[in-house]
This record gives sequence, structure tokens and C-alpha cells, in this order.
Amino acid sequence: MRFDVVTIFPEFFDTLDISLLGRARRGGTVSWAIHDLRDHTHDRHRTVDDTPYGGGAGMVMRPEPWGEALDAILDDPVDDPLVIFPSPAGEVFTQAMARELSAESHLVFGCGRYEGIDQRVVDHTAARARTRLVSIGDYVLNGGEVAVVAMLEAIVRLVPGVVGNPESLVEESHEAGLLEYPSYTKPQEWRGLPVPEVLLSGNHRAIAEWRHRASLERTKRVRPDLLPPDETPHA
Ligand code: JBK
Repeated sequence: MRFDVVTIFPEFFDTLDISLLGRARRGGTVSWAIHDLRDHTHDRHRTVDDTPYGGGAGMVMRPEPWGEALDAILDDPVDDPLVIFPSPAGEVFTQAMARELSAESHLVFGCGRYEGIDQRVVDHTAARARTRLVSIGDYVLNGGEVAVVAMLEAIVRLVPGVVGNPESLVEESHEAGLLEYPSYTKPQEWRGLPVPEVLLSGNHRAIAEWRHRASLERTKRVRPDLLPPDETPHA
């Protein structure tokens, strides 16, 4: 997988080189480039934003630097890139979307700041490449950078060959549609708190049942929206 990120804060992505993504890059499974939007400005102040037409608070990112930056990435389409603009107005990012995106060969992320990017950038991009607005949740961020780091962490670990043991991908939380069961390790008793007896029993069937019930109870309590309708607790 190849990805490109356009941002006014390239340093935000320095963390990508540590842990899993860094290892994937060194191993050749994943490659990426981070592009500074301001490299595509031509005024002395390297201006990327301006006041909104129609009035209102905040600033909007001007289209010209975006046009240039995206031209440089999209102009020789040897592959079929998917462009993602993180936005609170987008479709919600889920594990299912992460899995879908992990099968792409080329992702391009455009990180908006301020009140967003001039809509014509999105429209113009959509006319030449597959383009999606994606939100990581209903809260206010200062820009798309943190959203892209979160999405990449979820996506890249699903790229074949990135996570060493594919089994560790299967059992995890959202993949099964329920929240993860609680985990324990040594010591057997800590500050007077024991590990649940069943986990020490060696009875694999009993352990699997206990874990499933714990997952179900946790999900009912904190995320009933994840349960199929027939398992939703009555109000
Ligand atoms: C939010 O992806 N997001 O969720 C996002 C991107 C940019 C700004 C935002 O406030 N929520």
C-alpha cells in the first residue's frame, strides 16, 4: 500500500515511523510521503486560508494550494487512488471501513484546518478520482491530522503481511461485533484482587463461554447500540 498525506503540519506524522507502521515501511509493505501544503503557496506569507464568502466565523482553506498539491499526487495515475478528506461532515469511520480501505493500493489524505477546505477542492477532486469525506467521530478537532493518524493505524495493521500473527486480527473487539472481554495476567493475586477462577481452570470451553458472556454483558452495559435488535435490553 502507498499513501500520501497533504497537511500544513508535516511534523504531526513523524510518529508514523515508530512501531507497526515504521516496521511495515522498513519491510517494504507500505510506503508513504507527507506533503507540506505551504510548499504550494506563492506569496511571501505562504497563505493557505482566507475569510469565508457569505460571512461567519473562522477561516476557510483557499483552493489554489490544494489544487497544486493534489495535481502533483494525482496527475500520473498509474494506480487508481482513493482520496479521503477527514471531515466532521463525512461518513463515520468504522472497522468495516478500515478493512475495506486496507485493500486499496493508494490512499491520499487531505488534512483540512480551520473551518475546512473550499468545497470546490472536494468537487474538483471527485471529478478525477474516487473521493470520500470521512469522520472519526462526533467531536470537534482542530483539523484532520489526528483523524488521519487514527485511520492509518486502523487501516495499515490490516494490510496483509503487516501484523505478524493474523490470528491476533481475528479475535479482536469490533471485528466480532462485541466489545473485548476483560484480560488478566500474572500475578494471580494483586492487592487482594484475584484473577477470575475460571481462567486458571484449563477448561477451554468454560473459558470461551465466560469470555463470551463477559463480552456480551459489557456490550449491553456500555454499547447496546452494537447488539442486534433481539439482544438489545428492554428499556
Ligand atoms: C473532525 O475526522 N473527523 O472526525 C474530523 C476531522 C476534522 C475536524 C473535525 O472536527 N471531527
